[in-house]
Formats: sequence, structure tokens, C-alpha cells
Amino acid sequence: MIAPLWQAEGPTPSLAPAARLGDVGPISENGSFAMKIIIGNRNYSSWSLRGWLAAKQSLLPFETELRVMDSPEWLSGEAKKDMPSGKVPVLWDHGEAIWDSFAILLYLADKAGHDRFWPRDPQARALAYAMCAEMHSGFTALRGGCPMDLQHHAPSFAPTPEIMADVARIEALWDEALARFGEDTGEPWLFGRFGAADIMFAPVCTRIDTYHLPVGDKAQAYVQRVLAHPFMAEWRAEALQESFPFTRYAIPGMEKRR
Ligand SMILES: N[C@@H](CCC(=O)N[C@@H](CS)C(=O)NCC(=O)O)C(=O)O
Repeated sequence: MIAPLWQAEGPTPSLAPAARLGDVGPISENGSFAMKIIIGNRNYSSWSLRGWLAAKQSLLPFETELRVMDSPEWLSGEAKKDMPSGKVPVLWDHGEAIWDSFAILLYLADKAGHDRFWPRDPQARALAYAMCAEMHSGFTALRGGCPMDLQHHAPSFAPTPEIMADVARIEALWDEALARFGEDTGEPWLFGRFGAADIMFAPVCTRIDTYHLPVGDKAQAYVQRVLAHPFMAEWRAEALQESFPFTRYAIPGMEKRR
């Protein structure tokens, strides 16, 4: 008899051996395991921001541990021992590592309840899934040309046509979500309530602000709402305190924010 495919080749190979180094994560004051999210520099790490926002949105208790990017420990790999992909963010929960910002969000939606992340309406949810996936895998011109930097801004930045094409596509997506579903709950987020799509696009909002990218009034108002969200304000306050040397994303014309 031919064994089913899933048991044909002996033991299941470990997809991420580095995820199991015996670290079971921090133990909270009451003795139970608390989740821990490992992030990079708050000023620069847009992926970390997404994972951390997802953790905040879950309302579950968690600890945040910052690993200084490009520090000697980071460059030697010592700081990455418990990062299966060698990248931040990583969520540790009960001895399991969940890496990649979108996977962290999906995991936390399963754990904390989908209502905290996704709209209920099937059509709204389909659009939210598609927008989040497109954000996660696309917009490389905007991501590469306008790195997140909360401490600085570039008033005279000249975006390339490729960057502006990304911005136009993002604006069209926001317009559609806001027009079709954003009013449903009387709250001002992409799908009514603050959720996964707002989290996934939050770093884009900071980039539009940092590089003074031209967008329409509706998009600009949305950007300002996201930047004023209490979770974003908390992250930004911490980011502005950072003084780690980091020169990887030097963009000409950047000025320190006052
Ligand atoms: N797709 C990943 C990307 C994560 C990523 O690229 N993180 C960067 C920092 S923002 C990183 O850790 N890079 C490794 C390095 O700089 O050595 C995610 O969504 O989490």
C-alpha cells in the first residue's frame, strides 16, 4: 500500500530548527508564560512596527525586547540566535516562535479573536485579505526608496515615478476600502474598526509623512488619523528616544524633526 503523501518520507523535517533552542519565553509575575515580541530599532524597523501593533491590537499581555540593528551582536549573529529567519519581528509564545510580521498578525487573530483584526462581512474581509497580502509582498519602490524614519523628515524629497505609482495604487486601495466599508461601524479606519489592514499600512502612513509624499485630502486625513492612534503615538515616543548608530538608510536631504 502506498503511504499517504504526508507520512511517506519518514519524520517531518523541521522547518525552522533555530526556533527550538530551549527558550520557552519569559514568565510573567503570576508564573504563566507571557508572550514576547522581538523587535528591531523602533525608528527604522517598519516590519517590527507591524508585528508590535498586532500584539497591541490583540490586547493580550506581552513583553517587548529590542535588538539593536547593526550592533556588533546583530552583525555577528549573536543577537539573532532566537530569530528563525534572522529577521525581526519574532513573536515567542509558549516556546514557539512565530516570525514574519504578517504571520504574527494571523497567529494573534487566531489567538485573540478575528473580530479584533478582520471585518465580519465576507466581501469586506476578502478585500482586507487582498490588501494586506499586496502590502506584504509589494510596493517595493516605496519601501526601498523611502525607508521608515520617524526621527527625520525630508521636505524636499523628489519621489521617483515608481514610488508615485506605488503611492497611487495605495491611495486607490484606501479609497475603495474607506468608501465601501470604512463607514460601517462609524469609526474612521479602512474597514470601520481599527484592524489588520490599518496595521499593515501603518508604516506607509509614516513614509507619506516623512517624505512629504503628495496624496489627496482623504488619504492625508487617513494618514494623520493613523499617526495619532494611541498605539502609534506610544511607538513613536519610544522611537524618538533612540540614539543607536544606524547609517544603513541614509537618504539625502533628511532633516532632524524638532
Ligand atoms: N517579511 C518579513 C521581513 C522582516 C525584515 O526584513 N526585517 C528586517 C528589519 S526591518 C530585518 O530583520 N533584516 C535582517 C537584517 O537587517 O539583518 C516580515 O514581515 O517580518
